[in-house]
Amino acid sequence: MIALPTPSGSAGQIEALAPDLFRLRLERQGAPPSPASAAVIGWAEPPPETAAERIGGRECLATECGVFSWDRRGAWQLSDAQGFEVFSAGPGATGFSSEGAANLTLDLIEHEALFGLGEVTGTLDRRGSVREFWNIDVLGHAPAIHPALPSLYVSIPMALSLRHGRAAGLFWDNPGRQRWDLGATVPDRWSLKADTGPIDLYLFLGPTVEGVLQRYSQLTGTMPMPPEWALGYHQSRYSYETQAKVEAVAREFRRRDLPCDALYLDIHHMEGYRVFTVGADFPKLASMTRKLRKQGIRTVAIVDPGVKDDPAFPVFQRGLQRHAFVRNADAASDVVGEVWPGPSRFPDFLNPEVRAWWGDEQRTLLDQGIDGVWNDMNEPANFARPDKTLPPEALHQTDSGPQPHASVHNLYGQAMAQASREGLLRHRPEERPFVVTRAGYAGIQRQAIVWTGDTSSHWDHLRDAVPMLLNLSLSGVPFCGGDVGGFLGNVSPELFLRWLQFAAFTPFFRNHSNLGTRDQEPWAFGPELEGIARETLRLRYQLIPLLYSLSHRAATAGEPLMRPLLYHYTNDPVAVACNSQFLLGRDLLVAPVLEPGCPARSVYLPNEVWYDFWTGQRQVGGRSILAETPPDRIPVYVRAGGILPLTEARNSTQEPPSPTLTLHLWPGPEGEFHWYEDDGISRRHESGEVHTRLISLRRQGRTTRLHLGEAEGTFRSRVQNWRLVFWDMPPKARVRIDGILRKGATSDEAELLVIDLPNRSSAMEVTVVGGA
Ligand code: MIG
Repeated sequence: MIALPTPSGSAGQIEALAPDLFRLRLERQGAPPSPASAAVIGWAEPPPETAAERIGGRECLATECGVFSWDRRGAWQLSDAQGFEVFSAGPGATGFSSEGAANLTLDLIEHEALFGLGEVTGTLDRRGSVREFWNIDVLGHAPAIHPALPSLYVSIPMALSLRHGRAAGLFWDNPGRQRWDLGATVPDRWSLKADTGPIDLYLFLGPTVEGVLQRYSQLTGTMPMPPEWALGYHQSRYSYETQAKVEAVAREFRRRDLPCDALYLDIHHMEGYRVFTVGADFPKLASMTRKLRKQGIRTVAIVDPGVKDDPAFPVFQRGLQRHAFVRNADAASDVVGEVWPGPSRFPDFLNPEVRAWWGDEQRTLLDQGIDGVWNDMNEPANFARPDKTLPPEALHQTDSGPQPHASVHNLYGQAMAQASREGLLRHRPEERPFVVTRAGYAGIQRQAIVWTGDTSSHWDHLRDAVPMLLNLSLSGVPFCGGDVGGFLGNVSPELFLRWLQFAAFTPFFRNHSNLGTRDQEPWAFGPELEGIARETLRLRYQLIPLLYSLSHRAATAGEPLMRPLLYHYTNDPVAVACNSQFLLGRDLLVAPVLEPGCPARSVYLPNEVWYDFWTGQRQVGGRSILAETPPDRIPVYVRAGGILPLTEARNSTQEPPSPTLTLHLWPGPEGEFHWYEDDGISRRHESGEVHTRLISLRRQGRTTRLHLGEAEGTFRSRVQNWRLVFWDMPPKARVRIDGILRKGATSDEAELLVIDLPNRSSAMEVTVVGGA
């Protein structure tokens, strides 16, 4: 760490946390103490080797990956080991205004693109836009409805920059209000401003997108492994108002043979919107959740932060006794706002004791068999004020002393999700918690699944959902999703179908809709659409081994499930600019249908060989093709080298999986897949009860080699047989399994080669040599 010569009144320092990660910090002298970071978890890496030197009046700090330098006038650069400039700021561009706001202006170069920034509307590349990090409740956030909306529910001040195919990252850890102008006002300037707090920048050298995200998730944590049922299909609505209705919906799913893993209770389940109560319309909630569970369906209940200001309400009374609510600036009275229950107070989730109390209050729901918690309105939303949230001067009692709301606003929702998760863990220590949140900050992935709030049933909004989930994924939040069908307004059958087909490939797959809108269950649009919806849901359940294995990579290595094309094709300008397609893992390319009435869409295939997922047709990439879009499917391609596990469809993840697992293999120059299994629900995976193996696939000349690496971990695989399906194989190929010729296993005319292989935990190798 070295001190930097800064103008009087402030102190600055630079340190290297890793060879490719620098932290630049500037503090105003006499500034009130800033809250301890809620984003950054302990940094366990040993300090990297550094060299600190003063060269020509510049303070320099070098690691093996890059050099930071700072001159007397406060101009600075961060360059990589090849001397390529990654970030730079001119003289005096980094400091504090007389009112105490922190400012930073960075240079943007031609063709630089900026991604991430958490939850954002609009295109994937955020250059030319303004982002204000201040969590707010927005109703209907598509660009067509609110052009250039600067704020949403989730604020993650993390950006990924791409300069000539080279990725770098910048994270300003500050949960107060920040405003970033990403070349909107001055095209070659990225100006960042925070109303309160110090300048605290983490600078990631990359140079790959993967590398930046890996470091970022090391810094802010990875998502925990979700329970397997989180990957199923979820059905919600505002609201299934009675117990009878919820039971009827569950019955319909089963009667119609439609997969479903969870139903949601929105705010009507409560008594007068009093949190943690159950109203008269749910007379036997415990028997309902039991019944649903027997049908393979879990129940998730909404939990909003506002506690009704009602002296006769026990939760309110307990909150008062504990001084649990956010205070007014005078510290003598509580803030009283207005939410669904009417006048309400807001638990001070920044206070660890309040988090513990709240987590325990959840017991009322858990005792009735509720399986998971859905945190809404936690920006927090407050109807009583024009700014729709808490007063900026309201007081929180944080781990590190009192803080005004303005300094910690963006942490409120995250702290609530943390209270929810920790409470679930205390009550059911054996089980993985399930928490969904609307609001969050950097690090939210450690606490909850993020869903993107109140979308509208508009094609515009479906289009917007693609880059929105991708930018969230690039901001360290791999497990995210949006309301299938859109929240506001009546969805058309066609829009519903296309949304469902898209969302089947996204991590969190939940259908939800607003009060008073038309029914949106898969059967609500007539038998023809129901048939396609059933096949779509069945495909989702076939994909669960893939999604689950990818979730494990997210939980351990910070790799997102859903990736923009630029993640793997950083040097391809067409891939970088692509807003309407994404990759699921490395090998699946999904091109959702985003326009009504179109019989075809154009699909860009990066420069590799691809196979049509539905037909097996081979396509040479590096170009766009026109793909047909019949009503029953959206274009999906598999990369040559791709390894795709598919299981049999089930109606719930609670049903035992089929003992045969099909591994689809599209031979190519190289492919790799991290297979992962565990029991899907308990926390025993944390102590090694897992089953992992590295699978690789390679075609060289006429030889294709599949290697199933030795299994690791103590969990006994549920796969009894692997069915290997090799695509695009020559006829009369010869197959060897562990070197022994297998008779009769030759490929047929259809160019498919199918081999059944009993599973075992030692390594297995299959070679195919073809053809005539
Ligand atoms: O202001 O609980 O985004 O999913 O159904 C409305 C009612 C409050 C907003 C959420 C939405 C939920 C609704 N809530």
